[in-house]
Amino acid sequence: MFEDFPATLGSPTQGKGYRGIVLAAQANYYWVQLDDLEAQGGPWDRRQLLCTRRTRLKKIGQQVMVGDQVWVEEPDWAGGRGAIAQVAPRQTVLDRPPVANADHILLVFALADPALDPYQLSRFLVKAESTGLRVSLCLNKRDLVTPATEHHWIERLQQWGYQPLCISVRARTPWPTLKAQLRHHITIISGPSGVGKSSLINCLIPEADLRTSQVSGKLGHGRHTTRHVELFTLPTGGLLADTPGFNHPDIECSPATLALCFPEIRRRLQAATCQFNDCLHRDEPGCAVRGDWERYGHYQRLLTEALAHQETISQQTQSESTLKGKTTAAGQVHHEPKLNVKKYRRPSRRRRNQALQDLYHDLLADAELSEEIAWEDDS
Ligand SMILES: Nc1nc2c(ncn2[C@@H]2O[C@H](COP(=O)(O)OP(=O)(O)OP(=O)(O)O)[C@@H](O)[C@H]2O)c(=O)[nH]1
Ligand SMILES: [Mg+2]
Ligand SMILES: [Zn+2]
Repeated sequence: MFEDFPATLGSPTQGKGYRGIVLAAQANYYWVQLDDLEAQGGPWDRRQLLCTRRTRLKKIGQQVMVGDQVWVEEPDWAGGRGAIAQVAPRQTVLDRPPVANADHILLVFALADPALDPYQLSRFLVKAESTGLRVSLCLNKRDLVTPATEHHWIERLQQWGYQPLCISVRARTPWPTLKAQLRHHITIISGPSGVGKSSLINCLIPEADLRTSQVSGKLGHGRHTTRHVELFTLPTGGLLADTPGFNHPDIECSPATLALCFPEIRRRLQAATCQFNDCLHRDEPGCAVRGDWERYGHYQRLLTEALAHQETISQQTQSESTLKGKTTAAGQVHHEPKLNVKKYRRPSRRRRNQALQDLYHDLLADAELSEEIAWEDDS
């Protein structure tokens, strides 16, 4: 990634700047963790700097996101400050949570408390798959269920195309396997409320609180009061972002993307093709997907939502092209038909009698109207 930085910025050995990754962002401040500081020639005990964004970046509209690989200049080691001078091209960008360069989603569900709801799990899996990132699945609270229940879920989810890892944050099992899954990745932890996502991060990263207490001191907010996304560094390698628990992720992908979010459908489409290219895998003849597999019902339910979403988008696009938005004094936006200049132009009262004068009035009206339109476009 850093090979993309212009050579004029210098290199760590020339002492001009330092590479790092943005761990947290708030207002116009960024916590940047510098890479391998000793190798870059910086002091070993100052890995994190509170940075601003160079004015030049602001001028070109270059935003800085959590997860961005950045180049920091003019470090003030004693004060723990620096300035971000460059942002490396992003490999991936997520909207919710807003994180750059994430490459892995770890979906956490609980085997019990709250009970595992297969349809909810499908929704989360589809949402995660629709990002295009690698998805893995953890089932927490194995200490609350029998080995038979655990086994049942593993076998069932294998049929779905997943290889779930059953863990217990409370009993810290099986920690080495989990850590190995997270090493070398920027992982977003997602899942419903109460399944143990935050407990998992707290267990894996005891230092997290230490660093957030620094954030708290500098930015005036503690970790548990901030709603901003933050990356935590695993001592064994890798970065983790927690997300607030929510129970009903929206399905906002197209019907075609939805189908590809099911490993079972991918598998079926690899083995055979549907008769129609735009098959929605409902009741079309010659469909290679429709059939007796467990999650086919989930696919049908989610397809209804994906189609509804598609309809909303196309209605919005249509109304944007035929309606114009007018903002009232109260700040509400009303949509009204765009004026068709020719059709709605007010006819001159004197047209019948004085052709020449009418023409003059017409021209005048056109000029005033185009001024009005120009003014509306500016506002
Ligand atoms: N028995 C058991 N309880 C656990 C385990 N892991 C977490 N818990 C408990 O589950 C509850 C919820 O844990 P959290 O870490 O707050 O869950 P979360 O997923 O972050 O929830 P939200 O922040 O609401 O999304 C807490 O009471 C934890 O102590 C586990 O392995 N076994
Ligand atoms: Mg939490
Ligand atoms: Zn089909």
